[in-house]
Amino acid sequence: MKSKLNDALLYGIVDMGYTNSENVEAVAHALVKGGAGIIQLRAKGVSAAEIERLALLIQPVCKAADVPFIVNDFPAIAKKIGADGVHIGQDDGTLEQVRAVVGEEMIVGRSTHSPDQAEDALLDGFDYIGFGPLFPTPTKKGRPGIGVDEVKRVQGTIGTRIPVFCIGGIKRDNLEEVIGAGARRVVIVSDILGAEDIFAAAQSVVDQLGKAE
Ligand code: TZP
Ligand code: MG
Repeated sequence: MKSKLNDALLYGIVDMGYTNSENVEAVAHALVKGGAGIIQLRAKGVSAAEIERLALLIQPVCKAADVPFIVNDFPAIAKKIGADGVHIGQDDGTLEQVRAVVGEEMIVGRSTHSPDQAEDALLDGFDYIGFGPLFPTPTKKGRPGIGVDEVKRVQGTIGTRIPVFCIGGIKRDNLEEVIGAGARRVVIVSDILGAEDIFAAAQSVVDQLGKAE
């Protein structure tokens, strides 16, 4: 599944802050059908048992679409259910600690908030990074936007060595600006999950990213 990472332009998140738990499969399905090349389950403040239950609903949708399925925050759950990967933040330990739980084959991604953190993640050996928030966003409260000017800097440092997914406050109506700043892969949560038609919203983002030079 690591090799599939390079195909992903849109990183879709089934974020339980924006998803009714009855709808997780439908949301995951709409995201992959719209062209999301990687899917994460993000469920803040939810019990481990519930995260496992939700993950087991999303996993078959991703398997059928041959899209990597990533669990946020919980390496042990990712390992237990045989997810394709796990995503961790700056305060969630080292890559070595995560690898000790999930092994060598699993995708491990890291949130980064500055070009220096991005470079550290690359040197540490993470498989991909999230970079942001580019803009302040209610989905990640209390973090300042780092601004689109940092995108060029991070792309300059990381190049194509690992995928860089820009994140935070990205919407269909500022995507052109974000692409213009150098982003080629993005994570979009609220603008897609809050859209009337999640499939169409994802598809339009993927189309726009696909056309970027
Ligand atoms: N990490 C940095 S910003 C962010 C996360 C999880 C939230 C992105 O959500 P949105 O709604 O696309 O701004
Ligand atoms: Mg985390």
